[in-house]
Amino acid sequence: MATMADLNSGHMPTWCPGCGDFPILIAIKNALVKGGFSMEETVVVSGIGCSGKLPHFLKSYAFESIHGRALPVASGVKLCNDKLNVLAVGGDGDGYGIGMGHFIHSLRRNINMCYIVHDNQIYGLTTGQTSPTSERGFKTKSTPNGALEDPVNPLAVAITGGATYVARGFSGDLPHLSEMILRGMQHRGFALVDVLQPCVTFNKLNTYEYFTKRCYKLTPEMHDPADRAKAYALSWEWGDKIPLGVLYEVKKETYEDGLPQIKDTPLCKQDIEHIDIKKLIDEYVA
Ligand SMILES: Cc1ncc(C[n+]2csc(CCOP(=O)(O)OP(=O)(O)O)c2C)c(N)n1
Ligand code: SF4
Ligand SMILES: [Mg+2]
Repeated sequence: MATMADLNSGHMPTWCPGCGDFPILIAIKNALVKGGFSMEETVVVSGIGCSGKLPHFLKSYAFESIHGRALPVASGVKLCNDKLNVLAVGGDGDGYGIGMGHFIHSLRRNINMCYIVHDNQIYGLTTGQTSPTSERGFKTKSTPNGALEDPVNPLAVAITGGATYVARGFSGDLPHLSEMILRGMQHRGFALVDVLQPCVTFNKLNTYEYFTKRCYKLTPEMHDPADRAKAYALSWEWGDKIPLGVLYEVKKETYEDGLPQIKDTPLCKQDIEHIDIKKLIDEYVA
């Protein structure tokens, strides 16, 4: 079991002062410690972006992949050793733009992992272009007259696409964000935690103040996360009121459950020295 001190990689974060990525890093650490996860069994896979740098600052096994590819790499890690606690992290551009195809298929596969998206509604690392979650009319250097498209709604996509845990957190509420991430890690199946993450340098619209004014927390009295129709309706609530919390959660067989080959022993621990593939070669090559 890790302590907070065990989780420091020794590298100081390079994010801008005040960036909403800092609370996400702390929330992940809180969740790992509170959930009693061992760092030997935790792997964090990221894409490319300011968000993609998170594994540099956390002492776990890690893989900084390429832009939009955190999920396929994380899926490979999980299928190779399904005993690992696998986290994927990345930005809104990474996951909901170039990586959207992987996102959709990860949802329906229901591989047991937790995907945390730093949703700052902008491309941060490349210095402030419109992203798939930027609001219509949002002016950036790539849309000087305002974005012409409606934004992707990641929570609605996740609920309709087959995710079995769909939650929203906010970088301005660390205890709640830590809880959303811990529940996502403990969930058996594909868990999405979309985090409203202010980019203090390039997004002057979706600020801490903007979200603090609008966000409210779902309570068990307000919403039963097993109610899919209500979860879907809530995923569209945006504007004056923005819900935070677990919108949707259901139990379902995971992808790994359907693989008898790894039922007893993870793939990476299986003996590959003594497999007789001659019969297979004869069948296909002869
Ligand atoms: C294949 C590919 N296309 C484009 C880029 C350039 N690029 C790097 S990060 C990025 C977008 C970053 O935005 P986001 O994913 O939202 O992450 P953030 O920096 O906001 O955390 C882009 C377009 C790249 N590295 N690789
Ligand atoms: S550019 Fe934005 S997202 Fe990137 S580190 Fe700075 S504040 Fe954070
Ligand atoms: Mg972004």
